[in-house]
Amino acid sequence: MIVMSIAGVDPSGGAGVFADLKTFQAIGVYGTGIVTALTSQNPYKFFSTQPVSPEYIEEQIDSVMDAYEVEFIKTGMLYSPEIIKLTAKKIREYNLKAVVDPVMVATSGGDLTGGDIADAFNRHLLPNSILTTPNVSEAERLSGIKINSKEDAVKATELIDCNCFITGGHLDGINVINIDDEITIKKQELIETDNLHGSGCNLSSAITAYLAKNNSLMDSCLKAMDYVYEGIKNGNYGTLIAKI
Ligand code: PXL
Repeated sequence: MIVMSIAGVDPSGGAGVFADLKTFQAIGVYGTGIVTALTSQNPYKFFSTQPVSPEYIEEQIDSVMDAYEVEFIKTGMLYSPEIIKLTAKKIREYNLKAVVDPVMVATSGGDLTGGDIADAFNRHLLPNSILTTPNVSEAERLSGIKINSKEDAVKATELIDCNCFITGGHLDGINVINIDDEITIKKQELIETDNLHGSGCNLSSAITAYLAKNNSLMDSCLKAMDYVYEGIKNGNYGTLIAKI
């Protein structure tokens, strides 16, 4: 049960690869971490990004795959169309099952991309992946429609070329899951907090960990929702995470 995160580094530890590794550990799978970019940030303020070259990202992935059997991975901050294309290539090469968190903007508002990457996600990565977990604004960019209601979110999942879990933090806690064209709606109570940093990272890495522990895709989504929710309630991540 070895899983992999391909994502950026948040030195404050609430998001990105470091957070993913903590979640993998908490759920009981061994995590490996491929770094796509360094960032300087904390939960409230974003300073800057230093991307890693696609060649060096490829070498990291090959190094891990040379030693370990990995079936399930998650992707987070991929930064550029080039890194998205490389990730899609490696997923095909190693026959990986990928949960894609289509990260574009940090919760603090920092831009985590080197340009408009929604098109690259749609073209190269989502058709090859087993699930994507956009929040409402990411789902708007992937689907090309505005999302103001549950019905809009359902429509967006139908337009996105992948099984899709639109997180409900910005839609009154209404999570919309479309797996194999079946829609499941799960409403969660919102918890008030000043720190939502890393919630999407923790959700997608928890789904990946539960998949590696032989849960179905639907069960993995539901268990991961509970995992993140409990984290918020118990303050496991500092003041953390209400809106995923
Ligand atoms: O949650 C989005 C995200 C992903 N990856 C990194 C981040 C953030 C949000 O801040 O810093 C590295």
